[in-house]
Amino acid sequence: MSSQKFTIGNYLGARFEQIGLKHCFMVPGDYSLVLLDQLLQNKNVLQIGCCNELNAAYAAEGYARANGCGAVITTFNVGAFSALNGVAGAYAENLPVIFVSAGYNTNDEVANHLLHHTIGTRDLSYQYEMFRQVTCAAVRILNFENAPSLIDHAIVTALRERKPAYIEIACNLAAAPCNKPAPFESALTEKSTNQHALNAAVESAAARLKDAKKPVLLAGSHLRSFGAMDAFRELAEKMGCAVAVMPDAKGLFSEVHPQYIGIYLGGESSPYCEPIVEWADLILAAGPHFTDYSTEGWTALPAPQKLITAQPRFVRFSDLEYAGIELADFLSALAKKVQKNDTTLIEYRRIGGGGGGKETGQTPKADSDTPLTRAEMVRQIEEDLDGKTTLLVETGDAWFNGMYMRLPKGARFEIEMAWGAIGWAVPASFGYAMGMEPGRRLVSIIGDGSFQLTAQEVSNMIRYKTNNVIFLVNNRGYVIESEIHEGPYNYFKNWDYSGIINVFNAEEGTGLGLKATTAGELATAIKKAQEHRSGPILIECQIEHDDCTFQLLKWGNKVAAANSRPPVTA
Ligand code: TPU
Repeated sequence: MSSQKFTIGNYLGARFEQIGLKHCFMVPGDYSLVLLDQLLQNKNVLQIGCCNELNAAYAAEGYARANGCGAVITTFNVGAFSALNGVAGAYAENLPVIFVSAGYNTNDEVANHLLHHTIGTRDLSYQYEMFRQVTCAAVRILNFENAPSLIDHAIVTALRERKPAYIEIACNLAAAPCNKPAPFESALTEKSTNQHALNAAVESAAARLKDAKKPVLLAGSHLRSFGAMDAFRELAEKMGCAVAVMPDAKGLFSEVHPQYIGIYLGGESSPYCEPIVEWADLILAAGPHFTDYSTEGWTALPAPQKLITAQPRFVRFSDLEYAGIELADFLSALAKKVQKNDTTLIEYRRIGGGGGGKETGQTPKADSDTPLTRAEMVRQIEEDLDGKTTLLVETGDAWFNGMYMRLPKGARFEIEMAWGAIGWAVPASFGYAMGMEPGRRLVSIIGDGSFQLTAQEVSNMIRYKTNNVIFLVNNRGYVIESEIHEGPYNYFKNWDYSGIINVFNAEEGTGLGLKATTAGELATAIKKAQEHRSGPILIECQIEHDDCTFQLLKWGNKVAAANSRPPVTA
């Protein structure tokens, strides 16, 4: 395309391709149609229509998990507002999702016109103001001249900060002429570590680790977002100590690594993990996201005196802090300075640990005709995982069902524990499947209540023939809520979940819906799922309402206690 022919819309399309997008998710609207036409001119970035904008945003979020970044395009206000929840979720989860909204015709604001899809005021900036709160960069293209620099600013900031960005493009500017995109690579490879701060932080950390008798490492979710997984492994192997992993960082340190001691979640940690983390006299937490959920109602928050926290932009000790340091730079520089100390790993093995975070003597296999239980369901799903599987778990007991499964080498894990919105998993699973590399398989565990929020997106799994496997846990209610605080509001209308697949199949679809009420039916369904290659499979697993993990019961109690703390009076 010659420089004269570039428009703002296809400038954006070129940037999409340069940042590695092969797909973008959207729902059209009259304000966005010209923009979508312009984007269509780039044949290397396919537009994937979703059932609604919330789903499109979650699909882009899931795509970013698999592919590194994602994009979603909506119409003004009515579309964008539905997407807001998913964009905020991407912010919480540190995922660069480029959110693009069409905007009103620039002539209308000056003409003082009232417009459709607005709240009926003449101020048309409120959508931008709202999205500014949930993005790391927000720009409005209201003039064609500054479009390239504004678009680039938003995209580069999103990729650097691992957060979503907002780009609003006036509907009468999408096809306006625009400069040709300049090369992009240099803007993306910029590093920001301050060498002096890095040296000082590494020196302090190495000295404290040398003095410590019982150090452990704790892996957090920012390790992946900020590309620090390899540096963390390098440091772990140099130290030789026990390595625990936070629930939302599961899979970021291999579960078959000899130093892995399991998930650290206070009293609900993997076997033998909690005593070791609590016995340690120094915890180096790399990229942790400590919330009430991930610390079990603040009961598993390490004491500041024995904590070194390495975050994406700073390193914090109990008494000082260094800023301007990239997480991966810090971890790999520290790896070159530390001495081996395997005391915590030896102790872990001494007290009985060693199963890679699992108890020995797992659930025995159930007889074929016994009614399906949660434990048997987990046993069978775990057996179905291989090194090419990603396991994705929805908010609810699915978290705990997935958290304690052992991931084979190469398997991955996805959880949305910071934002924790039910309804995330179906569209995120669709987006993940669109973005993942060929040969990978996505297995999702989703509760019945969560499924009801965004179930329609299964129809796009059918449309695009993604081989998603969904274990739909039908336990007749919002069990996680029941365990935190019981009430009549935790129950809702049952659906025929496996039957719904045929509704979505309509004339030509080849999705498969199966139902398992016994151990044998589940085994047969899993076998069929392994052989089905022409679309998604949903296996409805029917279990008793109260058949939940003991970890959910205990975690629920502690979160409820944290929620109900009375106000502190001065
Ligand atoms: O395993 P189980 O039964 O807990 O899973 P299910 O059936 O999916 O129920 C999830 C219940 C739940 C709710 C209602 N978990 N969190 N919530 C609160 C909530 C409400 N709305 C959104 C968007 N996100 C939430 N987390």
